[in-house]
Amino acid sequence: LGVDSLSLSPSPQALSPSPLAEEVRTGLAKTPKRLSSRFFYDAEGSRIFQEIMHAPEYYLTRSEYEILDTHKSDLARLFAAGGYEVDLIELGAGDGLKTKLLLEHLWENQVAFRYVPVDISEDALEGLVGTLRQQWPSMTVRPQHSDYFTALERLSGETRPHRAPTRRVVLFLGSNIGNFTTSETIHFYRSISSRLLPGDLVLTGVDLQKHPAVIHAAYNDRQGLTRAFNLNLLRRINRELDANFDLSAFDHYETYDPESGEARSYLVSQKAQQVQIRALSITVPFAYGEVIHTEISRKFTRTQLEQLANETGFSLTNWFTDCKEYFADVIFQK
Ligand code: AVI
Repeated sequence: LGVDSLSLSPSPQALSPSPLAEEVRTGLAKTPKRLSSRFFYDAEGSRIFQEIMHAPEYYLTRSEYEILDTHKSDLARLFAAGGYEVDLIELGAGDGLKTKLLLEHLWENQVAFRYVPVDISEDALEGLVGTLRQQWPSMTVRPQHSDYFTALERLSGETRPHRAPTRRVVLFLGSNIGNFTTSETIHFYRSISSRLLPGDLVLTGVDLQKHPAVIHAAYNDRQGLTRAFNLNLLRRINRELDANFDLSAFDHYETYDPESGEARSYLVSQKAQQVQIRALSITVPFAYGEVIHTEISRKFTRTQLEQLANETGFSLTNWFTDCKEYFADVIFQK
């Protein structure tokens, strides 16, 4: 282990500005090597993630669905309290399956709202908007194809409609918060906070700390879906950056540390090997057993979330969990 040198021979192509190219160039030069889980979600990665959400070990999606289903009327009441109209802004909307539960409830109870799903995947957004338009043709839906920060930027620039007092409710579901580092999390919630007005809300879905074996199994499922999800990143690099990763020479490796609450995914080189990344004109050496760190999935305690709220300009006002207390949907009020 400890191999950290790259043989570099820059070419004009090597200056490619694509975010994936940048990530591969810098991440594979680090020790240990790392690639951000942000790049998991090409079409195939998004498809595998859908399958993961149905895997018996991956309890997160089912737990959150239970919470939203059980507490949808409490949530609707909180969102519209005081007679406000609601701007429901969902960051990382994906297929919106869980959110549809909330939308349906708001719609059927004549709560005035508009739904603003934000996602970096255009396919996911189109699919979501298509099904919403079919089911509720007169619902106001304003999809935004962008990253979270651009969407927040637009939000703060937008003047509020004159029609009625409006409350912004930002939804950040599905334990997406877990894929940020601690400092990214604080930065993220501070930037949301700075763009909201007093009384606005953020609803976050968080995975809770629990028996380590339950968490470890969720990221090491028996069907090998998480393994395929992780390895797909190498397939994407092969395709988009003309690389020659041999997928059979890497394996998925998962750890969960109950002290830090961090599940970590790695790709492990099964032999000493060299990989060519032709679009970057680099050759990357791997020692036998050397890892690429690809994902962090953080698990929280209630105390940590109270601290996060306090540090970022919010107060934690409501806390909803599933019957096993595996997952929580938590309200931060500005
Ligand atoms: C999207 N994100 C919250 C998932 C998670 O649980 O960290 C991604 C995932 N990675 C492996 N399995 C699921």
